[in-house]
Amino acid sequence: TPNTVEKTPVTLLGLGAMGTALARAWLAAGHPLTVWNRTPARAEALAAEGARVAGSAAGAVAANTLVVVCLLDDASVEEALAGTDLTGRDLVNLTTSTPAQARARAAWARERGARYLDGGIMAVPPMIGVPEAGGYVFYSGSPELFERHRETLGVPAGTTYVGEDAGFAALHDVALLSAMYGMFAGAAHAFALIRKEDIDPGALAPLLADWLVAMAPAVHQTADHLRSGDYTRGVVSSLAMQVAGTPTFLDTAEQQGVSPELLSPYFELMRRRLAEGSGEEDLTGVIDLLVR
Ligand code: FVH
Repeated sequence: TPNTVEKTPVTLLGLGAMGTALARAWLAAGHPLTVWNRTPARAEALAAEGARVAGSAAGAVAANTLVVVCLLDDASVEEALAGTDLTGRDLVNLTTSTPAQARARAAWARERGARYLDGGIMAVPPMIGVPEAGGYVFYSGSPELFERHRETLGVPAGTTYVGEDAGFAALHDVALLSAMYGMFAGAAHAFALIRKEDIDPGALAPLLADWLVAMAPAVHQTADHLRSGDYTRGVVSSLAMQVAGTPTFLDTAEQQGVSPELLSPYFELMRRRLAEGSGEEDLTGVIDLLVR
């Protein structure tokens, strides 16, 4: 009918937990979808939901210009695409990789006549196709390719383009996930401290979550310090004061029978920075100790 808007056909390689969620989002939005998975059984449910199942990766790649891969790791991308003809394809790689792998994969794709975008998914499968869940994907690589497919790529989750360097999506992805692990490490220590006490972990959890949310905006001051080079601007909790408090944390851990192994490395960096005469700063100087 005249009102029908043609949706971009998509080929998707990889039907793990994430690939399957991506596939369902594109199907639900009316995109013609061709899928392939190394283990064919994983495609059966999607076939019943309207996906066309290709018998080989080469067949799936041949079916559409836009080819999305979401596989376990970079080695599986290499293996899956080995026998395919990528000439004229728009290859979007949502597989988690290192920045170096992403850059090498971009060059590899170009040599095979494909345009390339790399993606880093900031979501877990249940957040895919659920805009209110706040999931999104970092993209980097060809800006033209991103613009061409922005609408289609925005179907499963939000899109954030971070630059022409193909490695930048992976770098942003790993940076945010690294911060997440730091947060989980701190939360693990907090739960360990109360583990043997008559304190309900379910009562600590909301306090912990609210505190982490309240502290998170501190990263804006860190960015301001790194930009200006002045690590003392607007400091309310000096490094000297914080280092003076570290025995309290270590003694409490000991009293509670908790290993300090998650906290100690960070405290050690704080002490080293203080020893350089940076007591008036906040914690930004730790970053300079980390960068080799
Ligand atoms: N799931 C998550 O929470 C995270 C969220 C953030 C992004 N990650 C990344 O997404 C990539 C895919 O993750 P996944 O959750 O889909 O992973 P699995 O469920 O383990 O599925 C892996 C798929 O990869 C296929 N595969 C593995 N090795 C090969 C290979 N050598 N050749 C071809 N395909 C391969 C596997 O196929 P099969 O085992 O079913 O035959 C699955 O389709 C990943 O980079 C996450 O870091 C997910």
